[in-house]
Amino acid sequence: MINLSRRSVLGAFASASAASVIGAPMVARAAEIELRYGNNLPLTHPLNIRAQQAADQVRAKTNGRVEIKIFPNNQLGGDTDMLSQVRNGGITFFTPSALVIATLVPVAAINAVGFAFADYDQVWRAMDGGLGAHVRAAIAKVNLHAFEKIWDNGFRQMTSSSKPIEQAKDMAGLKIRVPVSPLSLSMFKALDSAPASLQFSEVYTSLQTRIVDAQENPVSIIQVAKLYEVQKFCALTNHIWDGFWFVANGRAWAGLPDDIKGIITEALNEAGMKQRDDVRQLNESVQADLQAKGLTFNKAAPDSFRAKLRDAGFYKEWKERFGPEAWGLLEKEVGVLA
Ligand code: X2X
Repeated sequence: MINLSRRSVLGAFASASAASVIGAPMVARAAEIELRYGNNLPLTHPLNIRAQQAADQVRAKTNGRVEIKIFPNNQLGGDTDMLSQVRNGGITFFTPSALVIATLVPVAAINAVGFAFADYDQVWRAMDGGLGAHVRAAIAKVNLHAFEKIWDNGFRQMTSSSKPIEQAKDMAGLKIRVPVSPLSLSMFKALDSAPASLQFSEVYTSLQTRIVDAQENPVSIIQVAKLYEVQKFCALTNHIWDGFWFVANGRAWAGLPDDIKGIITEALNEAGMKQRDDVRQLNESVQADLQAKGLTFNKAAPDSFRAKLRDAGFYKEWKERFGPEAWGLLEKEVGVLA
């Protein structure tokens, strides 16, 4: 497992850039092709660590011809900004959550149907199988290229500042932040809460200033974004599995030579598979550290939440919105969703 301490990560980035210079001529030769990649996660998240390793691999395998420059932690703006930048070619790569790219490709949110996935076996059978292929084909229709292996964000958990969330009735009126995502808004309204769509870059301060009292994210994100500093309780709900599609601007991608496309594809898919392992290990190990930092955990049974969603017509609505083909591909892996 990778060491996520900030020192080790900064060291990894420093040695990565040094490596690109060591052995190079005194004046580092500018790469023939420079590709910019933006994301919304802190430097210490496994996504950035593995992305840097992939960039190093691409530089090495192209003999320095191709440089992927990474702009982490919303340096280029929030998700909405980066989504428009990758669409118009301002950046070559972006890793939007499936929830976020769904503002452009509605069916991409299908993996986020509430309480659909019970475990990672179901997730990867779906996302590396027919459902993932279906979503990638839909992404291609908006002139974005999605790499085959979706990266992992993890199972999302609910945190709150004033009281623990134990069952669906605890959601009534709860001011909870959700990503800029139609499905998230729909789901948390169906749970009778008061969801607010905010970019991830605004989450910490919105919790700190009590604009919202709750949010929901995997524990790895709670850790790296230090949300434990502004939240008191964490309900282990596993209410959504979320992933990051690694996407490229379609025109820029098509314009690259085939050999370079092959090297980038191999590097990103390999890195994605390693990142999945990192996130899973982190999500399994970080709870003790978060407890030591003051976060109180409880296990929230899904039954009352699923019943509330069913009674509110959430599953019926999204089955109609996603259509029978996509919904069938989802139910093939998770069973019938009432
Ligand atoms: O914005 C979020 O909550 C995050 C970081 O999980 C996503 O990118 C969807």
